[in-house]
Amino acid sequence: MSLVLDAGALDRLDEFEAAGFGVPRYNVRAMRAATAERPSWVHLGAGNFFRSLHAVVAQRMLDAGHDTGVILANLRDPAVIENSRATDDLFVNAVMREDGSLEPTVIASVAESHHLGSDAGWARVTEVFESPSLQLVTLTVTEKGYIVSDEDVARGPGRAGGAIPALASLLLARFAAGAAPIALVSTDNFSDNGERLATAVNRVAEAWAADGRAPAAFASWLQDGSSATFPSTMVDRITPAPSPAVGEALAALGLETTRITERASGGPLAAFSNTEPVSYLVLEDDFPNGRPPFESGGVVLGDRETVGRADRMKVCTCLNPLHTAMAVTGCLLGFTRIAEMMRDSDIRRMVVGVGAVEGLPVVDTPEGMDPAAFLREVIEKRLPNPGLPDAPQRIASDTSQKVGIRFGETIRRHVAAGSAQSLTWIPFAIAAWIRYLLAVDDQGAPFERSPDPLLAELDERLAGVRFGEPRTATAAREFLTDASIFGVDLVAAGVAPTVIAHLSSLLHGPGAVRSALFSL
Ligand code: CS2
Repeated sequence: MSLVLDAGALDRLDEFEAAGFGVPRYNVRAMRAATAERPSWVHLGAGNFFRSLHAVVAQRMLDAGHDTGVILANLRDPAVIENSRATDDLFVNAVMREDGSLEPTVIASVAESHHLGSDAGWARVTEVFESPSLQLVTLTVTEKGYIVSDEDVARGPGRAGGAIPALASLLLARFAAGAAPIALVSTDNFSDNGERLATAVNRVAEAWAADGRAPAAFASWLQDGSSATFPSTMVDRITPAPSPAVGEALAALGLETTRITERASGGPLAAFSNTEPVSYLVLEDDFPNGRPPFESGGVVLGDRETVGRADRMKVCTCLNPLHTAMAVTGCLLGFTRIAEMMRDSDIRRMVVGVGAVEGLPVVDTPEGMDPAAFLREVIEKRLPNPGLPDAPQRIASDTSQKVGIRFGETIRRHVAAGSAQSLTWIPFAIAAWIRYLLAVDDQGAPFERSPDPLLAELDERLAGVRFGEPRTATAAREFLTDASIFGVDLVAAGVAPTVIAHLSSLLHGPGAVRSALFSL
């Protein structure tokens, strides 16, 4: 059987099913027509994470009887939407189980997809924003997507700038078209993401109102608390870039559309996403224009406090700090798989140290969730999942945007509890990041660092720290005071001496990373 994902695939879903693929249980063409007429959900940021989390939630709701899907929009690289359209916006979500088997599902919940950089795409998405039926916009634009540059603001409404000004421009169109309420939902991976999105959007709207490029009433509409809301969220599903091994496993089931292309702007594109079995989406239930029946999609709804706690539990304690510690040490030690790293006893000890020893004592406990059990699942099942092709190199991207979120809150809490000076694993992870930034691996060979918007600036600031010269670790001291990077001034917190001591051992020369980890 040869299974091809294309415009005709909807007529051959039974063939996919016969080959062991999960398939949509709803009439996809009817869903697309209903969505075109009554759009309710726009998603901005068409990456793998969207495909493995949001699109799956939408498909579950559709399977359970909901009638409209997601309108997908992407701002930067046209190749992303071209890739989606090449398979008629259908794709396979491959869940990699811990026993090595795979569970593939054809996902059809994307009703339309648009490149915001094209005239047609921008026009259609603007029309959707003008529609009173639109209830929510979700975003996955990564941590750095929330940085609004002065040039972005100065440029005024339009699609030329980053994600936030583009969103503000679309909201301006909605305001002008009758100002129906809307929920703007950040589903990026940091605490208080609703607050951060609100701050970024409001900054742009206020600046535009101040110099007459948007009505003052637009800025107040966004801020009145009931017309536009900014719910907080907790999102969780480890989603590596599409891997050739998963493509081969899908091909063995008969799928022909398994080609992976490397796009010019970085990152592979495919007609499938690969992800883990576990997923969480927790949303603050604050939708002023109504919302889809998220409960039927497996989403947990709660108040801001509950969502904030769930998010901090995951992002600041039980998952992401472990990931970042593994990412930088993994790149230094030459690993390319997270699962393999979990079989290394030194690394496993570090993971337990960061999460259980130093994280859990100050963790936030959300109602109905048990942080210790969550952490245990991460360490025992999720990170060691052998089928999940996750790489330290993926997680090491944009670390400058992540360290403050992932370690800062825990350090602040230890400061408050008087225990900051006894921290060792978190300072080690920070020292390992600085060691990573030198772009020399533990063999002493140069390696290519993952992308990060601050690489050039960091190189300059850390120019005094040199591989093979342990004493130069002290040259990082000034950098460690930067709370905009670390979420806290590490010198004032009393943590800097430990970071510098670790960095000094990591600088000894080839083999220093391994021996520092071993002797910790
Ligand atoms: C990872 C996350 O890229 C990263 O920094 O730590 O993408 C992680 O996989 C997700 O937060 C899991 O929910």
